[in-house]
Amino acid sequence: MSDTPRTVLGDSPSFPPSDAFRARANVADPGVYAEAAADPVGFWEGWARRLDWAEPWHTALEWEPPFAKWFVGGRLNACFNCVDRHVEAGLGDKVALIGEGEPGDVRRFTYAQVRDEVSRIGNALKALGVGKGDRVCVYMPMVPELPMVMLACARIGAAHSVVFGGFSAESLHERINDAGAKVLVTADGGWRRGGVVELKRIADEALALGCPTVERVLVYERVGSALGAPGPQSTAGTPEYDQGVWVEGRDVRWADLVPSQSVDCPCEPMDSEALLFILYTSGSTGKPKGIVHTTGGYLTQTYATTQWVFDLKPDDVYWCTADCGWVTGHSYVVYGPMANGVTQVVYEGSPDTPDKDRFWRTVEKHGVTILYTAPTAIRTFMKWGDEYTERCDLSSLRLLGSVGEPINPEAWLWYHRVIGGERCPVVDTWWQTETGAIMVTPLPGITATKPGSATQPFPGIRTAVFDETGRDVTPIHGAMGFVACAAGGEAPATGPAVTGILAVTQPWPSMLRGIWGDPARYRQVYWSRLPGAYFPGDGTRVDEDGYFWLLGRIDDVMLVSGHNISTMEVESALVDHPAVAEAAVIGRAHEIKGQAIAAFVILRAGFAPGPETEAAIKAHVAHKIGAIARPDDLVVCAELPKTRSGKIMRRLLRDVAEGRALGDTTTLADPGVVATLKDKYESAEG
Ligand code: 6R9
Repeated sequence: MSDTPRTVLGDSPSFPPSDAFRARANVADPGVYAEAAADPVGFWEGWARRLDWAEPWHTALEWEPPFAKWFVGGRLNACFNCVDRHVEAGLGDKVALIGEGEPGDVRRFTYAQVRDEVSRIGNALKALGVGKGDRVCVYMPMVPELPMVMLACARIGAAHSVVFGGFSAESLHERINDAGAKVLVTADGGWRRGGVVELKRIADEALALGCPTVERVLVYERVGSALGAPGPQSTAGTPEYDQGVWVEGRDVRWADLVPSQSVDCPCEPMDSEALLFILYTSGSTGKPKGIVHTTGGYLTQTYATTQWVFDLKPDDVYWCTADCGWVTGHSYVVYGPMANGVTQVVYEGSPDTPDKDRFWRTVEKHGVTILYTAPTAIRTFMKWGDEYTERCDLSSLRLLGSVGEPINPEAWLWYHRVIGGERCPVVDTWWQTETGAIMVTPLPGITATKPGSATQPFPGIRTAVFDETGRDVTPIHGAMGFVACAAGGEAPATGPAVTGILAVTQPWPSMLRGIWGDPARYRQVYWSRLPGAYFPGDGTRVDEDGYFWLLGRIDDVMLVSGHNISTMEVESALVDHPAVAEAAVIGRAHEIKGQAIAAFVILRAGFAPGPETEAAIKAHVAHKIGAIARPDDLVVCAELPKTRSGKIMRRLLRDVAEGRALGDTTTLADPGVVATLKDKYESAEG
């Protein structure tokens, strides 16, 4: 991949931390990188010691590739560390969760209240037969009870498997059975775009497909309860919705079971390597993989990264917009932030209900200081225009984060300028369900950021770039150069820029411990591609300063007339054109070139489709990257096929462009989108 043309990535200036930010930062000494590199296991032990252990570990790391055990012999409880220890430290009255419902209802829970409620839920789960080691499937809307159910599982030593509340009955069915869940916790419904997602009805459908391990179903009443009823921000009344069919003996109402439970529910001391949760990741092809995470190492790394990457302070109001159905909601709503005793917003609904300013109204209303969201959301806000941000007071914000896909410099700069008022550092964090916690990221008090680059591995993490033959071609490691330079240190080390495959070359505490029930697949998917290193499946460029520029999935690299071109680079050039709001690029089979570039674009408000606009956009890409990257096809569309976490399903776009029948669309947020696209593409062709 070394012949990738010079791209729009890296053209923009860099942003060193301001003196004011650095002066107050949780970590400002670039020396932490060298210290951690010299003794990574010791570095992580230092963090683990800041958690509360029922019993200390005797061995920090046992590494029998590809199987790692961290803090062996230690015992701890994740819920205790996220809740009880803050209450015991006198922070019982501190607000933990601010539940902002889509209809406008707000419910606050202090740490003491969370402890009591989580204890009641824990006792309720026990009453339903859940014990240590059992799996509980959770299919709920993003209300405060969702994180509390997760913590209740951790409290009693059960494992949760959260399935995103937007998934279909088939997806839920498959995940329940793979995990062998004993109990399903769901809700009557959740609010989304002013309507109701009928969770109980869908759960019933899933169970009707056959889930032999499920004994009981606990149903939280969200939409039907007074609290969940439409509030001041909603215009409509509660719509009619289907609550499914009540099955006596199987189904239990939350209100009939949870409130009457005792608040006395001891935290089970768990082995450091005890199963904490399973989370399914679909990837773009194949059967979903149940990613396994355990307790001590996972909690250590989520705790550490939250504290340093988000620079969390006791008085911050933090808001990670991810749903707990995704790993981001596990690591950066529940475990990392709560282990740090944070006050955070948990928002139930969509960003455009009742209006497109909902996020900014929410920031203003709760005085949010730290916002962590995804590039797909940021680009959507850009497309909507600045009027929605301008009418809200965003001055409480002091730090912005991005996660989920590569953020193109254009969106980064917009986020920094419009949302951050040019005063907030932007942390672009690269990681995966499998890595459990942030791996490549700026540290906001140290790193000079470059828009579009996730910059450096977190201290104690070692990443590298490998070539196609599995050779480590990393030009400079650690790359303190740029960092130290920004801090006024020695002249930075530099090396030649290279493009290749991202690798993680030493074990890390929150790494996945396997794929549930399939150790062979674990080896094959992650540990067979690169010699001695973990293979995340992403491409990366490493620039002259040793900064990592994540390029998306390896399978998203096109081979056009013998040149490797990353779909992400072309997308980045497309959205750099003023008319383009969002873009998705794929390579379609081409007789002569091998692959031809097909681009699907959404125009910004105020721009009309037409041959002139399209020619100008294509020319812009050629100008930015080179003629080789000029798209052959350009289709203007209203919507792109995305998974519900915002990842573009390129496989489906390839099906469209190559005229095939559409593959599996069950994980799409809106399955109608591809059918429309297919018609559009085919009429453009014909
Ligand atoms: C946390 C999460 C993982 C994949 C990952 C990569 C992409 C995530 C990114 C990023 C570039 C970033 N990704 N963050 N790419 N820059 N900052 O998203 O987990 O849903 O498992 O997805 O997302 O391709 O491999 P998950």
